[in-house]
Amino acid sequence: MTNPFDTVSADAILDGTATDAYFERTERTLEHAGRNPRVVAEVTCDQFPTGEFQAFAGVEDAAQLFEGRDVDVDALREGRLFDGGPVLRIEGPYLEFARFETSLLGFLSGASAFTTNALRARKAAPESLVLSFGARHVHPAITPVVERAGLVAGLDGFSHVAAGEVLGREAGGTMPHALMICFGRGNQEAAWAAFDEAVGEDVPRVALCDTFTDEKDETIRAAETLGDALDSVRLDTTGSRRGDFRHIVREVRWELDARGHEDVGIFLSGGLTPESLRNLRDVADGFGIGGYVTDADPFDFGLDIVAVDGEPVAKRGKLSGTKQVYRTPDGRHHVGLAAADAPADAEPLLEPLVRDGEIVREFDIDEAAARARADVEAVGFE
Ligand code: PCP
Repeated sequence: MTNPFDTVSADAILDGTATDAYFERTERTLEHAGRNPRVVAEVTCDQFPTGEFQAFAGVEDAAQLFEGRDVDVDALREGRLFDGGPVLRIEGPYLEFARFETSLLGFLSGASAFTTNALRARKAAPESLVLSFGARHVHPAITPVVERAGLVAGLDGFSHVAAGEVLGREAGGTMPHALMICFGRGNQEAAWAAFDEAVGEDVPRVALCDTFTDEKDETIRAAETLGDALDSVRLDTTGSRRGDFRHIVREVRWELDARGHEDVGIFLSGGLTPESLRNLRDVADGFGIGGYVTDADPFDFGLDIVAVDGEPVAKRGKLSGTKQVYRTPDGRHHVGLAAADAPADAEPLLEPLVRDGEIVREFDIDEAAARARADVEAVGFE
């Protein structure tokens, strides 16, 4: 079937057609001139540490670009935090990878940015249930990138069904306002009851309680309708009605408790940020967070040649020579030349990813999440 969407195919990414035109002209020129030097090229954001750590992600997709090519690639592991210096290094004849620069940077820039913002959200409410709701803000083709970023950052789940199939995890979710509106104003009880009858036992009974009347009123009615079956209420109060959201949430908690529903949770969503999570985490049980993660600015990664035929060289503004980056025992990030002595007791972070065109690393979301968690502690992220 021809692709009816404005998306580039996996084949175009893997054969390098998904590139900027100037790389095709560069290839033609180098081939015409009979030049194909052996180079070292590094992907960096900031050259030197800035004091602000960022998360690294997208490396599994990036690795696919180099399979079967005459290159060695070293990279940080997914979920590691870095602060300046290279996150990935390629060594080989330049023409082996020139045309893959565009896709390589694209894989890393978005995924790393999503993961970093998801980590900020995780850090803002470490004890709360935090779910990823941002799939609606991105092209459907990259929803697995968003949901994976959330999982690597330690979020507790996500909403997108097809992304779940790609990642081998199940999506979660309960009801949108559309369901409530299909039953009509005044018929909220019918909507909640029908949901309870229709969906499987494994689906939590989370009643959306902000559609037609106020949150307190709809919450009391949902509790009266579903009784002990009610697990949580979701408040997605729209911005124009929100006023003092913390006060609304506390009121809802009060009314639930006053009716013996202390075990019914309160789940919040809609335009939440780490700041709002910090402000609400002691009065709510969980959060859905979308735009804060998907609005993350892509990282400004660049790929630069830093050595040609064994000699250090770099354009102005970039640092020449093959480098290594380290986590030092005091939780700092150190950038140094690979040939220089490592700082005492430091952990080198650039590790083999591809050797002679073969991917030599396994990728596991849970292990990446464990690395991110450990690094957040080690470096005092945020
Ligand atoms: C929630 C809310 C946001 C969605 C989640 C993403 O959806 O309205 O648009 O969160 P974000 O604001 O952090 O990006 P629903 O309440 O399910 O939306 P709808 O009104 O379509 O039912």
